[in-house]
Amino acid sequence: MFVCIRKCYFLINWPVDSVLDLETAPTRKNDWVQIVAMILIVIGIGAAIGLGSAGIYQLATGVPIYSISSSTTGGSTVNVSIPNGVGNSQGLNYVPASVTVAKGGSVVWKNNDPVPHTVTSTSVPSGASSFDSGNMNANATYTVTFTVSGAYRYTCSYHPWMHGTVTVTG
Ligand SMILES: [Cu+2]
Repeated sequence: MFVCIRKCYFLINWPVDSVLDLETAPTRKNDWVQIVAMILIVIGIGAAIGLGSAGIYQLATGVPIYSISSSTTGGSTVNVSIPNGVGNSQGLNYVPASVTVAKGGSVVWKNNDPVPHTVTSTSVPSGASSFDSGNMNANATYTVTFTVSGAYRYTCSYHPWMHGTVTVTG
């Protein structure tokens, strides 16, 4: 009697199980999508940890990892003004009096004073050429391109209080 009930139960439930199997089929597709989503989430977390670790490394060491290069090597130009009034005032000078340029870069001096001036080197690094603008009248410009690194000193032949430096790096 008990066995019969179990058998009957089995016979009754057999078609029901088949229907349940059909009904669970779409659920299994959803499981597959969830697995792919999980994999993508794990990859995303991994990438976040990687970037975060790099950021911590950057904070700890000060070494930029993803910085855009700000190098000015080659082709950079620095402007220096000979300001209005400098020929009559010993409190004035080239502006700026000290500049830095990457090797291969240029410095352009412009005379913004009505009085004539010069840009004349007084010391240059070993192997570098000296330079002299000669007479620069009002609004004249003079350009020097620096191909040897080191420190250059220059003055104005007419006004000894005018003097500046150019530092060439690289
Ligand atoms: Cu001068």
